[in-house]
Amino acid sequence: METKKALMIVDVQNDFCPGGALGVQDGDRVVPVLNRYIEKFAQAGLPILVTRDWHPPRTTHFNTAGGLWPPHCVQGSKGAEFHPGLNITSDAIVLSKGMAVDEDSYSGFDAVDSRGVVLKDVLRQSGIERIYVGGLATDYCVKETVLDGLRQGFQVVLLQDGICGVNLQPEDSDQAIDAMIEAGVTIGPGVDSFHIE
Ligand code: VGL
Repeated sequence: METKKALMIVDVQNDFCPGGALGVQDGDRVVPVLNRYIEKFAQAGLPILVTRDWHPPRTTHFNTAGGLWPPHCVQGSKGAEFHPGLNITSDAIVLSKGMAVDEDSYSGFDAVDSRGVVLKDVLRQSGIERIYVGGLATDYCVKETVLDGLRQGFQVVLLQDGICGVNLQPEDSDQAIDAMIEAGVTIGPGVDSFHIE
């Protein structure tokens, strides 16, 4: 039987793009690339899942309460909205994470859909065995999502031309990619030669 697949786009939100509260340098360059992946998956009739950071105003994730990061992706704010150029299809499944006041929730596997169903169960209920992951940021949420996916037994393909890193240290993204490869991720061929198979 054919392996069922889904596209998974991590946290392509205004605050992670240039000008945002935690703007990833060149973060918005993933948008046109991810739009091409969206088109391919939509044409193939395959599910598209989109995660978002969805924080309360006060959380230990923020440096205002002992955490690492400036406040970002606060629920209902402009910064928490998806990048306006991302062509999210109307039937895409939106999953939210980071709502607890004391958790970082980097991984998309911490996210729940509008009914409160966790990502793993959303995937299992649809019979999805392989996810293709792109988005922001390579060294945090993309990495943790990929590692969790592999741990949970999913096949994971990294869309390497559709990711971008924070790089608090310049080598962080490269190290993140190494860690993902070590854990068993497959690196996609790039959107120009990408075929869903
Ligand atoms: C992220 C830093 C802080 C991410 C989220 O989406 O990769 N990075 N919060």
